[in-house]
Amino acid sequence: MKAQKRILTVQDISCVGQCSLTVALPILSACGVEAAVIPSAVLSTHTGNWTGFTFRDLTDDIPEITRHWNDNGIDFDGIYTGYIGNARQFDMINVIREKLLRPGAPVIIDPAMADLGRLYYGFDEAFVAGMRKFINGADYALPNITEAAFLTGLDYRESYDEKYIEKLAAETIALGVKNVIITGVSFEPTKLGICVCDGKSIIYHFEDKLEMSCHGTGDVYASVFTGKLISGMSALESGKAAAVFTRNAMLNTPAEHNYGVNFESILGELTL
Ligand code: PXL
Repeated sequence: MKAQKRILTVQDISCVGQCSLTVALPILSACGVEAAVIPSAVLSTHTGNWTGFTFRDLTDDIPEITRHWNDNGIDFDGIYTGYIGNARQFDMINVIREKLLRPGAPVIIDPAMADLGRLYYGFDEAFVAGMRKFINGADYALPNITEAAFLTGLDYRESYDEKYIEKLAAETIALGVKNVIITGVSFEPTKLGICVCDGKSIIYHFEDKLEMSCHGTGDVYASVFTGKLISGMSALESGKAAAVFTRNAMLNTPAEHNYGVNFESILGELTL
């Protein structure tokens, strides 16, 4: 029997919203990976389509959780971070990176903080600066184009060419990331895909583009990528599997459903 891997994921619980932990947990489980969590915050909904949501910051719990795990010899085959509710958490998570990862365990960072040219509600330049330092040393960073532009300080562009995407990738690598996968790349109206760069080579992968855009697809993408990578797939194959699953989840989502994607009924596509 293959030994089951255990990963730690740090992101918020949006109680309703089909994003962050409510997406990561079922997807990682379907990939056959044990998922341990640190909830970075608890919100009544995500911050994208609603106003008036609640927000409970769980920053102060992180050092105590870390201490307890450390005292009990609990460690992980990888760490995957998403939406971080407070910049104070970066240093705390870095302690986990130093102390609780097994040798060779990958650090996977989805710098979930922006989309469509704008930072999400509540984030500012100081948070971006924190994320820029935090991704230093990551094995994989999974920014969308907006996030890569904020991280690198390059202009955000709606229309662009390969040169722009490759500059974003190279400048992200220059921040100390070993591999970057830029999501949401499209050079022609009918194709949408990813740019995978390890600092030496650039590989693109495209799927047919759908006439819709949905909230939470970045979280679905990063969770499938992580689940597949941790269960032994190469980075490129994990990136492709995540692109296919994310597209299928969008196809499974009716147009009137406006806060996430209906990935639940297709989770079987991920099981081994
Ligand atoms: O899907 C990213 C995400 C995660 N968590 C919260 C969010 C968002 C995006 O808006 O608001 C709370």
